[in-house]
Order: sequence, then structure tokens, then C-alpha cells
Amino acid sequence: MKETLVKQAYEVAKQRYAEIGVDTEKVLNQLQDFHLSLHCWQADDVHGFEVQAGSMSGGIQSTGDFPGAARNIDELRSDILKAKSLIPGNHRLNLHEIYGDFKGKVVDRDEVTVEYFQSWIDWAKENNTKLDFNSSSFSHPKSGSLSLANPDKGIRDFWIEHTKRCRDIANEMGKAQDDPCIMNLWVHDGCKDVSVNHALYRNTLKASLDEIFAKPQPMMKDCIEGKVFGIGLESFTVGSHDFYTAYAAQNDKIVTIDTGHYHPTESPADKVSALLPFVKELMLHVSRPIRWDSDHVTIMDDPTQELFFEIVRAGALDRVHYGLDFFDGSINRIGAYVIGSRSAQKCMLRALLEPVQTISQLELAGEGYKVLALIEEQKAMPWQAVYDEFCVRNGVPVGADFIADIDRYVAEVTSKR
Ligand code: RNT
Ligand code: ZN
Repeated sequence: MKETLVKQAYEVAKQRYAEIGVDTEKVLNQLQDFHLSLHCWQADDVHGFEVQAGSMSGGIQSTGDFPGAARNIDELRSDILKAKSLIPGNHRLNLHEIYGDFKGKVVDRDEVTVEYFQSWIDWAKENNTKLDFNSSSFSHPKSGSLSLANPDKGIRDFWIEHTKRCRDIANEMGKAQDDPCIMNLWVHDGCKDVSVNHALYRNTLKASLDEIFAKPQPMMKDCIEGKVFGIGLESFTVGSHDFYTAYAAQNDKIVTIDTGHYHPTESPADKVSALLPFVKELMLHVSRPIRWDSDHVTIMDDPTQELFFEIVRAGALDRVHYGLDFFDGSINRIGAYVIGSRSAQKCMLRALLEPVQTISQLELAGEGYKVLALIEEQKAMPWQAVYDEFCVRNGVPVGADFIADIDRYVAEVTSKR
């Protein structure tokens, strides 16, 4: 019954879009080719599996204690597969170094090797999933407030070694999957209060990055992620947006745009066309800031929608990597993945369905009110019917039907944790 209704609605939508010159079949193929990188850390509130794991530190925080968080690697894998089964399309998995398979051993961050990720590589292959990677500077006795920017050579070298090793691991992942692994580098380095050594810290961070990136790694790609401020580091951030933008432009690195990492009235979407003339590719961390970098679950809000519009309007679909980065511990975590991923996809879908050429021509012809009219009209076009059809074709629940699946998983699996 539902499938018939979805089909009928889709046929109508297809015609409505054809009228404005948009081919929904082509868009469905494009959406099939749109791969998010699911961040493993929503499943367990960014704890990871280090045997020696301490409490969370390093400028970030997950709040909430909803029951059922993944407690070990098997539970996390099971949760990710459950979430993936409710998200149409095929998506990558983004691992942090602290999620290694350490097999009961204390492995410090400067000792990690690909050995501890072999079971992830095998799992990914079995489950037709490509991996991305992140070095982890937070939640460690040596995290302090400065890691790669630390003037203390011992601490700085520790984190340099860690990050170099992470690049080796990412490169091995890339080789194993025959597709470059995208490795993100974010460090929390900053100052809680007024400080006078900003130039020293930034020069130190630059020197560390130069050393880290010296080794060519053909099967991985480096991204660098700036930020406004971290918790407990409110006054100064070494790796600011300006710092990494300049570094990336000069050193051919990918800039990561985390949608929660800017001043509240600054538009992350506006950065897309500003950066693309200078850097080859961008990485996204799609998140949702509420008053601060709170990492709420992604929804179809205006900033997210605008971000995807800007990518498609810039013709940059093949120059962007699409990571998610939210961690809400106060709600069902599988639900968080499914809502966030499906919302990001819907934003991309709406962007792909925009009759951008028509609107662009009107704009260039000085027909301002028509531009406004068409953009307004797009908001109520039947894009949802296209998304429903996408779900049916991918064999995943349509609309809110995924809630019943999650309820079942709670009853059978997570409630027993
Ligand atoms: C922190 C950054 C960073 C982390 C993850 C866990 O503010 O956004 O990307 O969220 O690496
Ligand atoms: Zn991020």
C-alpha cells in the first residue's frame, strides 16, 4: 500500500520537476553516489576503546546519559550496521584513533600501528564500507591545553609521533580499500585566559604540521580543521580558521568546515565558494551548534540546507567529502545517526533538485524578483516524494517507519546493555 502511494507521488513529482527542467532520475543517481562518512563517535559519546581511557578532556564535551551506549567494539559495529540499514545509499565510516582494536593491551598514542586497525579493515571489507580516519589529541594525560603547539619538546614530539603514525594507518586503510582514506587533523590547542604567546604557539603548530606532512602518503588525504574555541580554552585557539585556511592553501591540504566551529552569525556555507578557488577539496563536519559548538544532531535547518546548495551551485560535488560530526548522549544514539544522516541527504537532494541553471540565467539577466520567486517556490516542491522513492529503491523504511525498527533494536539489543 505505502509503496504504491510512494510510486504514485513520485510519478507526479517527476513530472512537476520535468516541467522546470529537472530530471529526477538523474538526481536519484547523483544521490546514490553521495556518500556520507558516518562518525563512529556518536555511538559511545566519544569514549573510544583505549584500555587506559580516562575522562573526556580537550575542549569537547558530550552531554546526556541515555542508556544503551556502545561499550565495546562489537557493540559499536552492531550499532553502526543497524544505523546503516536505515539510511538509504552506501556510506563510509569515520574512525578516531582511540577506537582501535587494542585487544586488552595498553597502547599509548605514540605506539599505535595499523595492527590495531586490521580488524576494522577486515570488517569494513566484509560490510562494503570504506574507512576514514582521525588522529586523537583529546582525553589523554598529555592533552593539557597544548599538544602539537606545545613549546615543551617532549609533549610536542609525542603528539607529532602520534599524528605521523595515524597518517601511516590511514594510508594503509586507503590501500586496503583501494580508495584514499580521508584523515582529519583537529587539535584542541588553545588558552583558557589571556595570553601573550600567540605567535609562538602558531609558529610551533606550523612547524609540527610541516614535520607531520613531510612524508608522502599517496593513499590518504589530509584535512585540517579549525575552530573558534573549545571548552576550557575560551580565550584563544591556535588552530583557528584563518590559520588552517592559509596553511591549506599554501600546502595543498583539505580544509575541514565543521558547521559548529564559527561565530554564531557567520555562515559556514559562504566558505564553500570562498575557499574553492584556493584549495582542491573540502571536508565537511556537518553538525548543529546551539549557542555554542554543542554538536547537536543535524537537521534540515537553514545553515545546513544553504551549505549543500552552495556546493551544488558551485559545481563542486566531486571536490567535497561529507563527514558528520555530532554527538548527543541524551537521546537514542542510533536514532541520532539515522536522523542526522537522512537530514543531510535531504539537504543534498533539495540542492540537486534546484533548477540552478534557470535561476542563474535570470540572475545574470537582472531579473531579481524572478530569482526570489523561483527560490521560494522550490521550498514547497515535492522533493519529499523523491526522497521516499529513494528509500524504496534502497530497501530502507520510508518516512518515520524507521522508528519501529529502532524500537525493536532497543528491545532486543541496547536495553540489555
Ligand atoms: C571538535 C572537532 C572534532 C571532533 C571529533 C571528535 O570540536 O569538531 O572534529 O568533534 O574529532
Ligand atoms: Zn569537527
